[in-house]
Parts: sequence; structure tokens; C-alpha cells
Amino acid sequence: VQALAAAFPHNTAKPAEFGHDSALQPVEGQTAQPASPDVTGSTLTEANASAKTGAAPTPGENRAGGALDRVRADAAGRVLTTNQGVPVADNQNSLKAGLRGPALLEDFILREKITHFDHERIPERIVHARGSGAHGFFEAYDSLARYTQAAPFQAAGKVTPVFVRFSTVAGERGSVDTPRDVRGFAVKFYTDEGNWDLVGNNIPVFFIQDAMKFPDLVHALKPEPHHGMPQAASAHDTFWDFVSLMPESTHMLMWAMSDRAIPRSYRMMQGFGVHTFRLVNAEGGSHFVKFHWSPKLGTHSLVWDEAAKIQGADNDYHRRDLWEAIEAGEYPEWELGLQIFSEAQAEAFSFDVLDATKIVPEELVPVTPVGRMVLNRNPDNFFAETEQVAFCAAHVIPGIDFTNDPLLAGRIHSYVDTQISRLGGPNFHEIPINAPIAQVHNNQRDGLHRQAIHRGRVAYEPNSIGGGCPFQAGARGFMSFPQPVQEDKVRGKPEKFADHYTQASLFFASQTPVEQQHIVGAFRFELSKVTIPAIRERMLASLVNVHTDLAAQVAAGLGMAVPAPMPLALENPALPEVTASPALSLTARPGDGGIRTRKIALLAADGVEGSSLRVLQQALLAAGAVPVLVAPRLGAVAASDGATLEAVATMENSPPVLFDALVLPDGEAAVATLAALGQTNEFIVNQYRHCKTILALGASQSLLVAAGVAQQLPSGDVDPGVLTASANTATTAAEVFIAAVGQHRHLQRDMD
Ligand code: HDD
Repeated sequence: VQALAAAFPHNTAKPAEFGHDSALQPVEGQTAQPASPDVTGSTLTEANASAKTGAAPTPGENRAGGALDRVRADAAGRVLTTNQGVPVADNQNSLKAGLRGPALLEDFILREKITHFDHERIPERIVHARGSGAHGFFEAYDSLARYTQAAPFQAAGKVTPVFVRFSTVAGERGSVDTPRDVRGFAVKFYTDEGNWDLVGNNIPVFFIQDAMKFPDLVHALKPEPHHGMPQAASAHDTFWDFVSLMPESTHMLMWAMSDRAIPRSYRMMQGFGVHTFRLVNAEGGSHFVKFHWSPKLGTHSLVWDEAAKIQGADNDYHRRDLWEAIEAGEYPEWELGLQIFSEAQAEAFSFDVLDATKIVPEELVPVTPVGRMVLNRNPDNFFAETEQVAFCAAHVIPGIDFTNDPLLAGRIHSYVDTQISRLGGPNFHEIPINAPIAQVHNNQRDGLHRQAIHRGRVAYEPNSIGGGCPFQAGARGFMSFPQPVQEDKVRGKPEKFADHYTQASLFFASQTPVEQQHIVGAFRFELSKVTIPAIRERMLASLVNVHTDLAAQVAAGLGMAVPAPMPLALENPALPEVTASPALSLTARPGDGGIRTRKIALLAADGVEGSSLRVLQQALLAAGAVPVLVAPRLGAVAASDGATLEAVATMENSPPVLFDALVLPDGEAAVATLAALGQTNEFIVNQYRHCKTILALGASQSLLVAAGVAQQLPSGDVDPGVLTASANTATTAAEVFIAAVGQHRHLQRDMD
């Protein structure tokens, strides 16, 4: 066993993974009983916390994986078997009557293998099909018991395991990671009182106000049904046809056309619960609440030209980014903040808090930090975990309740319903990634793929034969907030829902000039792809109501005149409480200015001045960045001082858009080689256009000149992101360079 363990080392950073010396490993030939999920008591409490929950996480250790250990399989050192556990002698040849004879029907081994393969795929999600997930934990800063009895918020330091899935919305499962799109931000909390799913997005509002319109929205957004185009893109006729006829979508469009829709990383975007939810405390007292996740790394985005090019350079850009960061121990972290307000406060707002196209400005109700979420473990198996995870807006726990938001009402139905066909039946809650760590006992039985073996003959309640078990929890159980309801049945909307523009204008007014330009550019791009002029015109008419400058600039880009404004559904909306909200700008959360996990390209070729590159490399590593030596070909690069550097990427396999910044090397011979390559120019031009930091050492300054890159901005100011230095001053240059990369981008240079 020890020899095998040495030959097949398992990942010791994953504490509970089966390894050769693991206590979890079944002894060969012995039936392995799955560990009981509850070995210490009838309910999971802080006192008997299992390996999956506990008071505080040990740094580097991820407790969220524990409950999944009983189903993790590791074949290292094992014999190949059929699904019935029968050892397979030959996995190369089917059973035939003679070496050149026909295959035999009796070959159950071949048939089992092929049949299973034939059914490997399941339907993809109707929306949010493409996504990436990770395990982690949520840790409360303090008790929120005065507001809610929700388990994760009951004590300072309380830890609740989570599984998170980030996603795009429109694209299919195999589509790209960087289209202009909303990102899903779905968090499953495995709490002591059952699973709570906070199924949010990276944008705090939504396109529509009523779930009745969701199928229409999605049909308009998805590839057009006659020819199946375009993939993962909203820039087409049907989407803009629909939204231009639905002015309620305007506020969301402003966000979706902003840089929020092209995040640099899942690790660098906010998340929002979108709807107004309710917090309910043990006494039954209720407050309204909005959920906000804010990334520790700050909010950062791509620019559109870069996002479009990344689609070709790396389809898995965001998936890889998340995976690599977690593997490297650079665990992404978000702070959870709550906007808590009373129903009386909500009544007085100029907008309706039940309208998912509206935010509650932070100036009106501040965001209170209540805890942090850390993602510290990658899934072991993409399908078993990330694909099979089933988030449901209906999954709430005691202490969290719904409001009458009509969009939320439809979601409460839709998610469970969709899992039944996607995951093949009503027992998807038993799939390990979906199974709560709280025990499940009820009288639901049977159905496709039932895993639990229910004992006894009682599957009804009330019963006497089973001693009345399982019994109702009474006051300890989930009780809906007893909101009084006495109204006529109607199909309609409250009046404030008809104010479609006030908050769209607030959003635009709250952006920096560069952000406003990016919004203009996005509208221009998207509407330029619309082939029916009447749709473009209708959309412009709507934008006039947001901001005349916005409409004028978009119209100019489309070669169209600004039309008359679209008639308002509500002529005299209530005066807004705020007309500018700095928190709505991405610049409000710059992060700590550090450059951890940023990828930096160091170009090199034979003859490169080695010592200055090594200084840069060391300084970047020390700052937590990922310096990557990129050369015309892989392998050894001979430096002019006789040393050898190792190129781990080529200019062909790693285009410039995959890097956050660029270092050009000193060394006459290397610079001459690089100057002769078209890719060098592309590296410099792309990095420059995308407002990234470039450092040219010594002789490579000629490459900047050749690429037409100036060190001065059009304004005459020095460009803080175009740096030059001699090789001798590499140590100082590294400091300046790192500070400049920490700015993320030099948008003063923005030129597209
Ligand atoms: Fe939804 C998936 C977020 C409105 C119906 N939605 C889905 C996912 C996220 C959201 C993050 C992916 C979950 C995962 O990673 O598996 N959806 C939202 C937000 C909304 C929203 C923030 C508005 C506030 N959704 C919405 C409505 C409906 C749906 C109004 C239907 C009435 N959403 C679904 C769905 C999906 C889904 C069809 C597809 C796959 C799935 O549920 O599991 O049920």
C-alpha cells in the first residue's frame, strides 16, 4: 500500500479525499458502508458539529467537502470493474466469435459500457447553462438574531458550508465565458436547518417585473429559433425587439450595457439577491432585506474589445481563472452585506420594493456587512457537482421568507419544476451535491432514482404505528410570515411599477465619464447588429427618456437622428430620493490595489538581458502575481549573461488579451527577434488599447515606438501605465510597475 501511495500521491490539500492511507478507504474485499451523515445526535448543532460544519475553519482546510466524502471514488490502485463490481479482464476488445468473427450479443461488458456512455449527457439548463462552481464557507461576523432566526446568522464566527455556481445566462453549456451578459451568482448554504439557496445575479435588478414575461424574455434572448444564431449574445433583432417594447427593462439594460456585463473574473464581481426578501426573528418580527455580495479583490471588468478577443483566445477564461486561483490557495472572498429596512420605510420610498427592476439606493438604506464567504475548494468532478447542483429560489429556511415580488413568485415555482426534467425526476435533492447536511425525514416515497432506503411501514402522517414520527416541528419549523392578504383577484401592477426611467437615469448619472462612454459603446455595438431599423429607432426613443446625451451619442453611432421620446407609462413619477449614487459605479470598490493572481506576460527571446527579467519575475511573485515568461517558442531561452530562462507559454498559444500587463525585455538580440514578429506588435497594441500597464526595459523601448505607443496621453499628461526603465533600475521599475498594475487599468487612455 505504501508503495502504491508513493506512486499515486493524492492531493493532501484536500483533507478528506480518499487516499491510500485514508481511514475512509474501504478495505479490499469488504463491503463499504456509507458513513451515516449523522453519527453524533439526531440534529446537527454547533455542539456536535460534523467535519462539515464547525466554529471556525482552519486556514486552508475546507470543511464543505466532508459530507460528500462518502460518495467520492478514487480508482488509484484498483481493478477495473463493471457497474456490478465484476472485475473486467479485457477492456480493449469486444467479445467475438473468432478473431475475425461477428460481435456477440452476450457481451454484457461491452453493452453496459456503451449504454452508459449513450446516456452520459443530461439536458442543459434552459438558462445559465454555462457555469463554474466551487465549495467554500460562509462565516458570520456577529449574531443577527434580533433580525432573523436563520441558522447561518446566529452567532459570531458561525461557519456554514456553501457551494457556489457562477454562470452566464444566454449561452449554451459549451459556449464562451466572456460574452456581454449578466452573470449568475448562486449560493447554496448547507445550514443546520436545511438548505438555503440565494440564487442571485451580478446585477441587482432584472429585465422584467412579472414572471409571466420570463419565457418571452428568454425566447427573445436565446439564439433565434429559425437559424440558431447568435450564440451567447444579446446583439440581435429578437432581443432588442422585445426589450424595446418593454420599457420596464430599461434600467436593467443600463446595467447590462455597462462593464458589469464583462467582468474580469468571477472573483471580481458583486452578487445580489435582487428581490426584496424578508428576515424573520424568533418572535415573528419581520424586516425587509436586500442581499449584496462584494468581492474582496474589488470590482473589475474587461473592456469590450478585449472580451471579444478572449472568446477566441480562451473559451474557459473565467472557469480557468476561478479554478487556478483556488488551486493556488488564493481563495476568493466576498463580504455579505444586508440592506435591512422596515415595511413602513418601504411604504415611503418613491419606488416599489416589490419591483425587481428597482434598487434601494445605498444612500437611502446603507449596506451593513454581516459576514464573509470564502471559496476554498474546487469540485472533484465537474458533472457530479457543478452540473448536477440544483439551485432553487424556493429553498429558504426558518428566518428567511419571501415577499410579494411577482417575479419571485414565479421563480418559487420554476426552479424545482425545471430540475425534475433536467435531473430526471423528483429525487434530485438526494444527489450528493444537493443533499442537505440537515437530516431529511418525511413521508415522500419512491420516484425515479430513489437513494434512501426507508425503513418501516409508515409513510403517512398522522400515524400511531410509527410513534407519530416524523413529527411536525411546530414553532421550530418553517412558518410563513403571516402577512395579512385581503384583495380582489386581479391581473395588473401597482402604479409605481410604471416608472420605468427614474432609476435608469440614476444609474447613468452615477457612472464616471469613462463608464458612461462604455455604456454608449455597448448600446452602439448591440444596436448596430440589429437589422430592423424600426427596432433601433424604438430603442433610441426609449433611451431619450434616460438621458438625452446617451440617446444622442448612440444615435450618432448608428447614423440615425434622435427620435421623439417614447411616451411614458407614468407621466409624473414620484420624485426620487437621490439623483446620483456613487456606489453604482464600479470604481466605488477598487479593492486593495494589490496585484495578487494578476497574470503578467514577460516577453523573451534568445539574447534577452536575464538579470532584469529575473528581478521583475521575483518582485511579481513576491507581490502574489503570476509572471509568465512568453517567448516565440516553449522551453529554454538563452539569456545574454549565459543563464537560461524557461518559457512556459508561446506568443502563439497565449495571446495578449490573456494578460493583465506586459513587460518587454532588454537585450539587443532579443529585441531584434521580437521586432521581427507580428505578434510582438499585437501584444503591445492590444495591451495599450485595453488600457493595461506596459513596462519596456532598455532596448525594448524601440518596440513601443514601432508600435506607435506614446508615453503621453492625448491630454498631454504622462501616461501612468506606459513605463520605461533601464535594466539597471529594474528593482525600482518593478515597484512602479506593480503599483501601476494595481490600478487595474489606465482608463485615462481609453480610446475605443
Ligand atoms: Fe433564474 C437559473 C438567477 C429570474 C427561472 N436563475 C438561474 C440561475 C441563476 C438565476 C443564478 C442559475 C443557477 C445555477 O447556477 O444552477 N433568475 C435569476 C435571477 C432572477 C431570475 C437573479 C431574477 C431576479 N429565473 C428567473 C425567473 C424565472 C427563472 C423569473 C422563471 C419564472 N432560472 C430559472 C430556471 C433556471 C434558472 C429556468 C434554469 C436552470 C435552473 O433554473 O436550475 O428555473
